[in-house]
Amino acid sequence: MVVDYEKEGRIAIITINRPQALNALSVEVWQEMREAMIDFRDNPELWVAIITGAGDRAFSAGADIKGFRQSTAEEAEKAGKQEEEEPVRPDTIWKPFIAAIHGYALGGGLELAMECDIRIAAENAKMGQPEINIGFMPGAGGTQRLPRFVPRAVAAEMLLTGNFIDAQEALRVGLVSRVVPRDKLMDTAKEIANTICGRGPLGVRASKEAMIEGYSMPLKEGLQLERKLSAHLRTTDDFIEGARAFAEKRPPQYKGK
Ligand code: CO8
Repeated sequence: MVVDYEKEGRIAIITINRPQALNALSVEVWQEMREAMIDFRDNPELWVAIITGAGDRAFSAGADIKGFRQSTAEEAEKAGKQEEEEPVRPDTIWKPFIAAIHGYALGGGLELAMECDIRIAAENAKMGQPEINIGFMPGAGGTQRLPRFVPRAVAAEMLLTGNFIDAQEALRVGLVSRVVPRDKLMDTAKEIANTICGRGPLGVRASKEAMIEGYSMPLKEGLQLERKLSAHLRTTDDFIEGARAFAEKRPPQYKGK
């Protein structure tokens, strides 16, 4: 197994476990991560996922360069098809994902972290898109997400030089929302996850959907989508429970219905 998949109450923890290769993303890693994400997506008891990397040196150093070989056009097409037919990624599942980044998050590793909703970093984190160093370019969203997440000049420098930024710089430019000591990383990620688990799960998921889908829509359409999703939430039991708990001054008991 190259991906560990654990469940702690309502939290799923997905750990890339190839520390000897700085958690490089091999075909096996993608396959096992896909299976874990499908289980997380379809299990009504699980509400938030945390993705991290085993060991102390890396979240993930990106695609497994040593496993690269030239593919035929048919192979490349086949590989793309599975994802096209049933995309299973942190930003196609409406439950929240938290990336707990330590050490290197590079190339496909940073792209994976950018697909997560919340990114927190340990003080030793280093992030970059070094594909350019090996005559390549980002292929899983780096050229599109990075310039949307950080100032364009910062993104351009990272994409065109392959240089890394450290945790403090990532915090300064808004690529991560918190920097914590390495030994507090998972506790902090779980604390954020537990906070989210205390909120109405349907509201959380609809907020994520509106945020992600709305991002590539004109404002008018985004607002329509928000109206549609919030109108639907008003028909749910959790909406009534949230308001009732507030009036009765007690913690809400959400059921996700
Ligand atoms: N793939 C495979 N093995 C890796 C990778 C990787 N990405 N990164 C590190 N390793 C291995 C090393 O080969 C080494 O193995 P060994 O001990 O057997 O020699 C081990 O991990 C430890 O690494 P280093 O000895 O290199 O450690 P250093 O501290 O000297 O350096 C670095 C750390 C700077 C992180 C260095 O390892 C490095 O530059 N790694 C490559 C980072 C990189 O370029 N990542 C981007 C890859 S490309 C990508 O992610 C986008 C692909 C998009 C695909 C789209 C397809 C359609």
